[in-house]
Amino acid sequence: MAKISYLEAYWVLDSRGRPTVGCTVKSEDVTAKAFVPSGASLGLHEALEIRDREKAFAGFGVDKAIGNIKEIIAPEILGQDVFDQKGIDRKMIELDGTKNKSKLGANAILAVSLSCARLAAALNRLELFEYIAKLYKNPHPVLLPLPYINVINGGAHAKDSLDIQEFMLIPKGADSFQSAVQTASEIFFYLGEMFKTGGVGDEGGYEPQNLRSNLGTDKVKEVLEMLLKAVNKAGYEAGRDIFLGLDIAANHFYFEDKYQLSGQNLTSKELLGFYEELINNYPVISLEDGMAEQDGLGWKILTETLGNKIQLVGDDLFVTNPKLFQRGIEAKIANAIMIKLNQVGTLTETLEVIKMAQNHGYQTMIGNRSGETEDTTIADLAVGTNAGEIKSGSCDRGERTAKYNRLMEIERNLKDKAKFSG
Ligand code: 2PG
Ligand code: MG
Repeated sequence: MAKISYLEAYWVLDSRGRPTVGCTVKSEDVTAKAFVPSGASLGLHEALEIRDREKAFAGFGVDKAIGNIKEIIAPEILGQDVFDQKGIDRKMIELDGTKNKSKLGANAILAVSLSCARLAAALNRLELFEYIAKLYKNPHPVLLPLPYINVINGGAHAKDSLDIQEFMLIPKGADSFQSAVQTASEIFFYLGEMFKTGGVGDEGGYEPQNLRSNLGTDKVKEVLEMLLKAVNKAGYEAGRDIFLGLDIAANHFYFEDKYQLSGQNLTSKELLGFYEELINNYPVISLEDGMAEQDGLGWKILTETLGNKIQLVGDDLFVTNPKLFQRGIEAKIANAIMIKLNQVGTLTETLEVIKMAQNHGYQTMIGNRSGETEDTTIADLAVGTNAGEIKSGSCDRGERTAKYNRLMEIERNLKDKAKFSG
């Protein structure tokens, strides 16, 4: 037992220059801290991040969430055993008492949950991934995830750019995490030469303004062709060393039962036809949120048609929520789940959802948010649970590379024990 003797909450800046919640906890003479991320393209049922909506920070202030930690959470958590992660998280869920953490805020709750996990790891003299593995009852936390590296940004993550939110490189042919990162970095370099304007979006991928890829049209293919050209220039072979993944984030253009983009009105079936054409002609092996979360029928035909050919990731669809995910498992939709800590709000619930996925044959991908900080918890979460996949944006910008760099550090430290999930 080690009692939490000190708890402090404050704001730090995230990668969009907005405030986000940070928390520092202490026990004995050991200190730990965590910062929470923040999304831009949200699922409807995500746990709620409380923003002040007042003049400060153009409404994005987090003083209310910080106040909730100081006034409501701290008095209950101080003196608790930091090794009791489940008890700490359960206490905060009870104090909140809502379905979506809207009373205290998922940003408040997660900051405390993660800083406590970090403190417990430090007190135990364990690496965070080793401590998470202990909580998860994973005896062999040695699997480095396959990275999905988001090199072209559109949708809600870019200004006046592409309709598709993320174009990702999947260095499946690499033999280690480090060589996977090198592969992506080399391709990113040649891609940069093609996009001479050089601007990057929220996740560090290029934000091509000269090339609008309207979903459902040949413009998407132009982007894919450019990616393949960069792969080639870097000396790699698409379909062997490198594959492609897309996050469509289809919620954002689904209105009145149609996918409405750039003057087009596509039905789910028409959109599916477009995806089929893409995967028949390009090495696209993963599609995230290919249909909107409200389009259950769309998800059903998408899964029936492509579910045994490629990975279909539910992100906005499941929002790391055990109830929504359970329904999805029963309806047999998607075959992979995006895992984001702040969509659900505690480490304990996140681990439960990962376990559900692994028990039901769903692939797990640990994901970053478009608003990130230098906090690297997701890297350790991926190894601690043998998640198999991670996406942490592009291979530039410190808040993205921090996670990839942490994974390379874990890989180096594991030496011969490390396995790569390529
Ligand atoms: C997504 C995420 C992260 P956001 O849709 O997968 O890439 O975006 O954090 O804006 O929800
Ligand atoms: Mg997504």
